[in-house]
Amino acid sequence: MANYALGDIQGCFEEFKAALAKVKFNSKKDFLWLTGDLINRGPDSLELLQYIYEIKDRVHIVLGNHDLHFLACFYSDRRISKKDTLIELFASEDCKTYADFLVNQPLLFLKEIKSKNGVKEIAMVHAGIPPNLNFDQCLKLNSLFQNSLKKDPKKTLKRVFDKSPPIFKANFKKNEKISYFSNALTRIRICKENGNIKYSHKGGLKNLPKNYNAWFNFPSKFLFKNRELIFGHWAALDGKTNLDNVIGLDTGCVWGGKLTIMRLEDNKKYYIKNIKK
Ligand SMILES: [Mn+2]
Repeated sequence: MANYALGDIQGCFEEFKAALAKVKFNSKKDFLWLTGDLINRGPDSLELLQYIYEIKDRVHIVLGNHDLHFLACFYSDRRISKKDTLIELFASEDCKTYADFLVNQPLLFLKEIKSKNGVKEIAMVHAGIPPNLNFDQCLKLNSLFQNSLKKDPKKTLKRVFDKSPPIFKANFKKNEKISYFSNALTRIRICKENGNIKYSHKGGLKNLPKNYNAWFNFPSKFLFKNRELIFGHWAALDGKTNLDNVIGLDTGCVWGGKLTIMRLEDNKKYYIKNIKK
């Protein structure tokens, strides 16, 4: 039994299948962890969801910004963009099945696994966790969001795509908490030490605006000893954080880079090159 984590697949189904073959993934014994952005921009979003849905009892997922965009188009009145590659998925008779499946996924997932050095706890998010949010706040905001998304997807997804406050305030109303947390966890790249997020930054770690840095380069109130955090979203990092306990898995497969799959027991990474279609 092993746990394997994959970065942003974005509908790159062929590379995904090659990654599973490379590690000899066994859906009867192993678990798959997906850091979000399962679909969109790549060629085979429908095939990917069909496959994941079939083995759903062995898969852990957190939602990414592209997954939320798909859900907002499906449940709410968000417009499909010209860059989207979701036509086949929307045309499928099983589209609602997959949308209902994704609506039940969290923004933050946590589980303990056994490694060579004892038990370690793995946390998974799509983009990151602002350094000012502590563990209890994250758990509460995650449940608040997940319950709201399940109960009223249309209203909740509208909040996700509202203008989001860049920094958490304890006196936020429920709607502000939903908007803040869903955007922070699925879109953060850089922020200030106090957690103030700058969403407009899209590049790497060079030429950062004054007082800003990658969210993982500030002391975290979320991470403890024996807790590791895996994330995707930021392809420009090419998986490099220079930290042992915060691990980036998006290596830009959909942009012509590679797909990363990592065994969580020993953090060994394997790579599959983009297959041109
Ligand atoms: Mn993303």
